[in-house]
Amino acid sequence: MKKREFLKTTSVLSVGALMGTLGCGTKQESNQAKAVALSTTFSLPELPYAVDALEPFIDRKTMEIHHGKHHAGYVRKLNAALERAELQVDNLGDLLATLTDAEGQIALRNNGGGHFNHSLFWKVMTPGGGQEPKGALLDAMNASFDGLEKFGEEFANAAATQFGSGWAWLCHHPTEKKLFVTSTANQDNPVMEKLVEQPGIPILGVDVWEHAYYLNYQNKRKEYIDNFMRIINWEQVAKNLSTLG
Ligand code: MN3
Repeated sequence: MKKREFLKTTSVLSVGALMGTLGCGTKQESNQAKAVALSTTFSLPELPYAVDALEPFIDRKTMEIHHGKHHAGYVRKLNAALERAELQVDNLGDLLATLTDAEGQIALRNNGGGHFNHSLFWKVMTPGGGQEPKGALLDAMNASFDGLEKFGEEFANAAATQFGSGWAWLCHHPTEKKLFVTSTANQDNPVMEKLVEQPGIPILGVDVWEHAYYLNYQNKRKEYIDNFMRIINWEQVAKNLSTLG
């Protein structure tokens, strides 16, 4: 939704709410306000490939549960948290950037992060894999990491050593204009600039919660990470980088 439309929507809702309070709202107006409110909720994105397309690296059952249950749960609870907070969100990343460690923001942090992280995660994997970074992305990676091999070691290490549940990320630093690797706990994301040690804009991320790999890999997180790196959708990662200034 564009900024102007968002403002317009907000004012429609405020006027509707005010009229309701004053007892002068018609049924039609309150229905209109309800429809507007519903249009601002988030929904589960479809996978960009079939649920078994990432086999043998990520199995069908894991994908079904991970996308259909875990991600769907984050979306449902995010919408509930937004409703409780009476918040309308134009851009989820912008909301995450404002979050603090205040008790009242835990649900938005966990479920907003969960929806944001998984929405990126599905897109940065591709059936068959076999891609390599190219063009401007390759240039940025070489300039930031002393070569692709070093990047691979750093990224895999960040993912392997993240204690407990969390994510490893390849991020763009908005002011230094370079790429870096970091990891976050739980559903935190580097865009949560008031909450993470190294803020940035993620262009690639790997989920290292056990729910992402345990059915197929059990305790072998390292093997899961190595296989994840074989199915990275580098074209999408390049696209993610190209949209940043
Ligand atoms: Mn997950």
